[in-house]
Amino acid sequence: MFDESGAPACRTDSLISVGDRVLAGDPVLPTGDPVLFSASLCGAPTRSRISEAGMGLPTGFDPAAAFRAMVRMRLVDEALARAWADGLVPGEYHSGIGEEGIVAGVLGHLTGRDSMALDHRNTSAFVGRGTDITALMLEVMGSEDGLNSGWAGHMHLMDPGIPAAADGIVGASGPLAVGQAIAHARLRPGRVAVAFHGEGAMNQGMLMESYNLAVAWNLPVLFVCKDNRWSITTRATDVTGGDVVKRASSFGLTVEKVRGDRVEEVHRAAGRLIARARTGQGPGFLYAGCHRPGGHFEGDPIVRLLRSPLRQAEEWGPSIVRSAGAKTGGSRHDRIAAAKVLAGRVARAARDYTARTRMDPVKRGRRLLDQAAAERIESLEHHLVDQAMSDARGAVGPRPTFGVVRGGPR
Ligand SMILES: Cc1ncc(C[n+]2csc(CCOP(=O)(O)OP(=O)(O)O)c2C)c(N)n1
Ligand SMILES: [Mg+2]
Repeated sequence: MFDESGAPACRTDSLISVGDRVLAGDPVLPTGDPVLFSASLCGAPTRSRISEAGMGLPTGFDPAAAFRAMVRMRLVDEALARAWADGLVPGEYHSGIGEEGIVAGVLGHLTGRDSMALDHRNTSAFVGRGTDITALMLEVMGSEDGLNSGWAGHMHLMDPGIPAAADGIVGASGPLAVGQAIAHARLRPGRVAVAFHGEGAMNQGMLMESYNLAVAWNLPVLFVCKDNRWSITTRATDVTGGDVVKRASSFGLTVEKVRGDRVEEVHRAAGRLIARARTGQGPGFLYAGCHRPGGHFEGDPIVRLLRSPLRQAEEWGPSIVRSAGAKTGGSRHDRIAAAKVLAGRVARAARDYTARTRMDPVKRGRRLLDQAAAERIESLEHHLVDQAMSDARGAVGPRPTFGVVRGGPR
């Protein structure tokens, strides 16, 4: 991952260069900043057009590039969610739908071989940095033709060409990024590491140790907290003491707080923090609120209940009634208390989902462009992502993979 030559075998292509190829000559395209959303450096420098000499200054915000990145992230997540529903993805799939503004805003400042440490919601970051999306899709489907030969699956994706690695253990992106930052500081000053994590991860000890070490050793790292207020079905406020931004600040991290659905706001704040970290002025913490309409993972029961209460009542009703009258198990008092807790949780989820439905970063990003430009980008991205998914499905074949298939027929 940290080779000195910096030229690993590469299956990646930067988003900007993919875009240039697909959208060559398109007048709506961003032309100003060749670095925006582009960072995959494994291979021909002419293709990626990134120069390490240019690192160190935040790049300008380009609404078309930001929108294009967010649209591609959204479409890849939606395509994978459909593949999951069709039984093609082994295990769970955690989409990052609703987080695109945060990821795109931060990625706009990553260049060259700046590294990333990611959590279980990682697809958008790989997509935005230019990882080959067909290889990524195949990996999520557990295919041996995938980015990591089917060994990683969706929660442990890795792209050495960036370099970037994901980990499904909540909070693990902290120590991963700190390790990357130590390597950067010692071997390649000028590069930064970024850790993406949820607000739930901030109650994990290893993440707090990472904040501490980053400050104590003045490491070039940015911690990005994507706060959707929920950890699976646990409301953040039920398990979190104090204010997480003050908590990060108390370690000595330089902090910024933004709305994650406003990509331009994220981009500005991330630019300030990354510029500081890159020039040895200390690590940072970016807090960004977001709303994830799909819930924790595909098939999230709370979201199913909110979307179609009657259907869920029909499905769950009989077993709830049966267990309410069962002779064994908890006391009547305990059962009533449990039912109240569940009802309260669903009510809070319903309030949250209603209040925050307007927090869609892609829809908001669309309003930064004129309609024709937005439509053109959407149509080209649809074409690109549909093609990638069709190639991936074709390679996997009609059977669900449910893991790595080696040698045998598919
Ligand atoms: C150490 C650890 N504990 C528990 C889990 C199970 N788990 C997976 S995701 C998740 C919720 C994490 O919440 P948050 O950090 O807010 O991220 P979000 O899913 O909301 O993006 C939990 C508890 C885990 N993977 N690792
Ligand atoms: Mg969360």
